Amino acid sequence: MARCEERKKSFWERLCPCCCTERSQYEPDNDMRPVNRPDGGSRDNRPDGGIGDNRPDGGSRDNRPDGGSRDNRPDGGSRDNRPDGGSRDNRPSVNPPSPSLTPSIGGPLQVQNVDLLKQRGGETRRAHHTDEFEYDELIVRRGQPFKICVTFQRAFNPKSDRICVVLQMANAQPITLSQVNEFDESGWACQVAEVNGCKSNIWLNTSAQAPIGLYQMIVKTNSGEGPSNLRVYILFNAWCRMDSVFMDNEAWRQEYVLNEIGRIYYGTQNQIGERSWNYGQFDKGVLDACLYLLDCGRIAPGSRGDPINVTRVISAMVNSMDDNGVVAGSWSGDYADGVNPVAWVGSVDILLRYHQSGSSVKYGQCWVFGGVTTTVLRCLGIPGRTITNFASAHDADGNLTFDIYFDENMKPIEDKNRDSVWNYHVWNDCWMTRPDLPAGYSGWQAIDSTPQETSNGIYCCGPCPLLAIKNGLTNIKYDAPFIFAEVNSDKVCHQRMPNGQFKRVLVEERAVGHCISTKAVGSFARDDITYLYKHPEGSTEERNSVHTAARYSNKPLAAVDNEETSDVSMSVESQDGVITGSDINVRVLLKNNSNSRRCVSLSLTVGVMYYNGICKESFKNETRDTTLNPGEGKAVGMLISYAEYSKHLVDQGAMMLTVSGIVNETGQKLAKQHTFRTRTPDLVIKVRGDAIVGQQIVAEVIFKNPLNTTLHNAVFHVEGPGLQRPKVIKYGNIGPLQTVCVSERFTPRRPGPRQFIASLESNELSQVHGTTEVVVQPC
Ligand SMILES: [Ca+2]
Ligand SMILES: [Ca+2]
Ligand SMILES: [Ca+2]
Repeated sequence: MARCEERKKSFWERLCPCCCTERSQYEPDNDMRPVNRPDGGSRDNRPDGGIGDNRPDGGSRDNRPDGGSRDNRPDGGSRDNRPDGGSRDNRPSVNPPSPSLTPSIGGPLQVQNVDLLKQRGGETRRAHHTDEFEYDELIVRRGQPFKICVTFQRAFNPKSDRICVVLQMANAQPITLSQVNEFDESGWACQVAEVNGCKSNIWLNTSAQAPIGLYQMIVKTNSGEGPSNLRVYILFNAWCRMDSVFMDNEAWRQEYVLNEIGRIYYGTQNQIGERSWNYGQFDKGVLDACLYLLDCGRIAPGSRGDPINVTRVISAMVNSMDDNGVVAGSWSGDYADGVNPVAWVGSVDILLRYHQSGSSVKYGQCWVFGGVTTTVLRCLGIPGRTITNFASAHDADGNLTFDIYFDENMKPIEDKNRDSVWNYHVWNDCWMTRPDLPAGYSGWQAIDSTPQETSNGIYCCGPCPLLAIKNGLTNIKYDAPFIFAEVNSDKVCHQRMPNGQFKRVLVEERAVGHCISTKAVGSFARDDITYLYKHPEGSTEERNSVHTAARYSNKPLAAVDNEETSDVSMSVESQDGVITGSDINVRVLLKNNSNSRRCVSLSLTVGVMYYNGICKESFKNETRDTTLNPGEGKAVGMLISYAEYSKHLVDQGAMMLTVSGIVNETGQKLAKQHTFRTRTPDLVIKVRGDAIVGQQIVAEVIFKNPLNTTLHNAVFHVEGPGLQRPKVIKYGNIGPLQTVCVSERFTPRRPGPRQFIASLESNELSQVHGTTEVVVQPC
């Protein structure tokens, strides 16, 4: 009996445990939604019983596909995740058409109707992991067979009738899927199965290298063809072993392809902040916007099957430079003719605005570029994630070091300092094989959509294997020198000499690249992936990679020109977690490591800065002379009051303390830069009542103004995938220390654990956000 039941199931139900449910394929789509999404941390409730968890490699860290070495894994042939083109044991179970049922009477075979079986909760869309898309079209992943049902005017006769299916993308050559008895690894083909009177089920297979995009489909017979209004979207397939984006871990695929909610980290490495981001890759309209982006990027149809090309174009098209791409960047502080970059809470609004208007959306900064990029990657089916690097260098002059120039008195020379170090910088990792490179570089690749430097003349960056960055192999394409400098350049301080020449007086090997962070798989924890980008600071391997990078780039390794006596050490610390509106203490810690007295002349300068390392202006400067007895340690403190910094505060609320000095007895130079920031309060979100698909409920967004001043022009942004389309609520002014509550009605569209996200911006305070989980029941 059990075996009989097994045979009744479709082949996908038998072979793909993710899709294997006991429900009918035609049940309403909202019953088919996974209630166990990784963002809810409840994978064990999945109908598939959490196959990823049962596997020998069930998501444990040591099996992380971090070096492109997964192809050799012993579990490489596990049966359950192998929608690999229908070859071998995954082939559709063909019930050969019975000749006795199909007499060739009734004239030439004519197609009367084609049912694509495209229902959102149907067998095909679940098997292809496309059922979350808010689309009624057929959406499939390449290299994986799917079934359609064709009605002819008479029964199909396998002895005399032949059919084929033609797929054609706009501006491309048509692809003919000829009728075969068995699918082979070449992909494109069709197969007639299960003739039942005038209806025949036909399996179609696509190539695992198929260009991704929207295709027109026509079913043809010897004597005619069916309707021409059929459309199918074909996407990358991380579940298909033959696809170059194949990812051999179900928990990872759930996160990096299917999760619509992410966390983006910001702040400084000493005080890491996080915000939720609605990737919303399955929201209605987003897929078309992502394909429109490829059109605007002028990527030829034939190149749309190669994730190397596609991701490089994505990194170019997400920014507006060169190509009128999706997001216009601005770091000016004046966003009156657009949206303040800190106000966005997701990518959906941005991509839909771009598609509707055809012009760049104002404004973004790095986390916006990164968030939109993750949406495009996941929407098209390329595993992707948003990452944050703290103390991220921008090597503007391309010499692989982060250079700061000081005058004779060790004061920074602002107009000469082109390199900068961003408090944090956000970019993306995407997952693919690299057949264009020597072996070993498949796996995670970095791409960066924030326009910083051009690559081959346009603002794009990557894809570049993380392994190449880690080992300083700056000859490996694309753009390894730039990304290497972001995470591991040495910081070099140059001092002007009386003759006008500059001398390297300090080299800091550990100043750049800290706490590289991304959201963990299956939870909202922060995952530190620094080890994927660089060897530990202080290790021989780290020095080797810096040497290697310098050698490949024909740059000299940075070294101090003249070794001086350096027996005074200095570090800087500041209070963490001060809420915007409070005063801040900073301290410079000096230690005399010699047996003699030392007098130190210090200069302390504080400036408010943009997170990209550009100092807006310095607003406080003090000089201090300190005497240290042999072996003595001393702290030099400075108080920065809210009254002092509030006038200068920009969006990110970050400040930089530059301390420089000279030890009078020895001439030793001291220099440190320290960034710190104030915190903004969170929004509290409360949802009243039970969340059920199709039934309106209310969310309350509560905010308390921490400042003694009125916040002008307060605007709330709310949204959540499956819950609420992006919406802007103009509130007006919020009085000093006032608490306000905004009620927002919304109607959940999709069941399962969902995230409701809100942010607040105002003239005086921004970067205020909050999120809450809403578990939506089916109706
Ligand atoms: Ca661009
Ligand atoms: Ca440089
Ligand atoms: Ca280093």
